[in-house]
Amino acid sequence: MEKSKQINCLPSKLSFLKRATLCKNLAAQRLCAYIARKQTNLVLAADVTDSKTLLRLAEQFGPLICLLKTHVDILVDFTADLTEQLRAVANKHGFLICEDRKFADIGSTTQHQLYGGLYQIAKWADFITAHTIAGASMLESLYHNPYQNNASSFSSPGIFLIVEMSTIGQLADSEYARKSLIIANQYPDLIAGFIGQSTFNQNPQYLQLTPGIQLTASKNQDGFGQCYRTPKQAIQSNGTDLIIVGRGILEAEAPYQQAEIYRQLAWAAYKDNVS
Ligand code: 5BU
Repeated sequence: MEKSKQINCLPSKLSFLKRATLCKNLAAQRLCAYIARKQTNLVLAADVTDSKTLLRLAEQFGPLICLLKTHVDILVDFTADLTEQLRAVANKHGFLICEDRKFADIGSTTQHQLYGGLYQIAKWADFITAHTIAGASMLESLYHNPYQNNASSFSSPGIFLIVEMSTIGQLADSEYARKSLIIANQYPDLIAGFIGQSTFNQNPQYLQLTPGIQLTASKNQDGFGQCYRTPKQAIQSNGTDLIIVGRGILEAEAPYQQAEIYRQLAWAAYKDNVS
């Protein structure tokens, strides 16, 4: 019997140190260790459009976060040098990097998007995000680096499968979530966890991340359908492990202080869960 099946309670009731021993994905194990050591389950969504600002945010918020979530395809000045600098800042402050690329294509195309092209994501990201819409075959393709006979022999980052989204009218339902979990279980060493809004995962080897977080709950506040819930709602009512915050921090009057407030709220909610 798998170790994780012996644990008979919701994943969010277990400490991150315990979860680290249950995760089969190596990057997820490292993430749990960072979370426990730094006492932070806060992820910063660094949605900015130039490299200098991205590096500044990584440096500034590095001490407060466990994971930096990027969208490198919105940068106007992306270079490979940026990713090296970003990795150095991540190592210095002890956080990991997730490129929120939301892969969703057929396997053959996805391989090239992950391992090749301008961004060479697999070379520098600890995690990526992917939709399950294309089915298990797409994940199968990610195991294989089509360039590995060349200079690049790196393997796939850990994957967070997107099971449901934070927008009004998003299409994924509980059946989609159930089937996504089945797919995840076919690739336990590759899948680090899920991105979603509700409680759908009972397996502590997977981490759950939730975006759409602000200090006040709201619907469609940005006019483009984004819905927000509070850190406490996400962690205590919806059983998530990590909160992802972007504009709630970046657009605050005092962003660093605001990030610390999110960190404290999220950490207190986690501690309540495991107590
Ligand atoms: P915000 O500024 O906190 O609303 O940013 C949220 C971030 O999370 C942003 O980078 C989105 O791309 C990302 N996101 C999301 O908002 N909702 C989702 O369902 C997923 C990702 Br998946």
